[in-house]
Amino acid sequence: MSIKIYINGEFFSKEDAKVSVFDHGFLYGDGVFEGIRAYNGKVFRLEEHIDRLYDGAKTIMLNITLSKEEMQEAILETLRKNNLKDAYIRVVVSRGEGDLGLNPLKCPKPNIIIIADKISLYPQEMYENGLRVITAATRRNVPEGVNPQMKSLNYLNNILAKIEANQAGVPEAVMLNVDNFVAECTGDNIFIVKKGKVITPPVHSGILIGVTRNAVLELAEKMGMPVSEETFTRHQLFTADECFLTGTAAEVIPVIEVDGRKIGDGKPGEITRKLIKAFREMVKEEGVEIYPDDN
Ligand code: PXG
Repeated sequence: MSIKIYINGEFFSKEDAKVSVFDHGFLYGDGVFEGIRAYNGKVFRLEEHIDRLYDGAKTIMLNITLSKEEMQEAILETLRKNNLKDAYIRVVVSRGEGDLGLNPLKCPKPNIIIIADKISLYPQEMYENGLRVITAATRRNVPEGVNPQMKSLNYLNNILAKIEANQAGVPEAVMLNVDNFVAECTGDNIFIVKKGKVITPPVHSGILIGVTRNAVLELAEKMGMPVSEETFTRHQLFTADECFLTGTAAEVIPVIEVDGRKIGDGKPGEITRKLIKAFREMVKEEGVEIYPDDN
């Protein structure tokens, strides 16, 4: 059965789900998006994702023509239409159709698109054995430009870094900011563990405030681990005891090597493994019910 895709309040088959080539999302990367997960009939931290989407839209002066409540309902309805309990959900709000110039004033109506599909994950082997990553030469966007706090449709910097990862034959790349501090990866936040302390770059390092990052910070604190948001360098990354990445798609995944340097003893660390387990329990418990009448 073909999936049903939400476009501006209507549902279309995959073949018929199309937007105009004059959409400024296509012409200029003018828009915002979200990636969200549902686990066992519950959408994880839906409100936080919707808030981030609307915050990004506000900054780029894109008026989403649905209230947050209507957006939540549209997302749940898309999951129901596709009979999904476990899913990856992509919400895209583009500037909409305009002319060939870049002026957004020529685009009267945004396009709102919701795609919900089965998830494709990193192979299980990587959760058990960890990832090898590289540091990309391409820097994360400066906050003074397209702020990394927005999930804008302009992901070219990150795609350039991903190409560097591909060239190196590894699944992810660490991105530094223009001040040479570690920022994050192309689609994941980064954490290190040093002498028992769980450390992740602060927002001012120029990062996306990941929903998974926030959840892991909460979990680590609840589990009594010392936690800190502080800047760190590539040297500190090489010499960390443990390293892991967090993201909606990746969840929590260990890193065992950076630029050929083994992290710790080159195996997923103790604290990383505890957090992977705790996160998996957390996503089973909390979330917005897709099918509330089933209980
Ligand atoms: N940093 C960046 C730059 C991201 O794009 C994260 C961190 C993690 O944030 P969340 O809220 O998901 O914990 C992201 C999110 C994919 C994919 O298919 C992932 C993202 C964006 C687009 C695609 O892996 N990332």
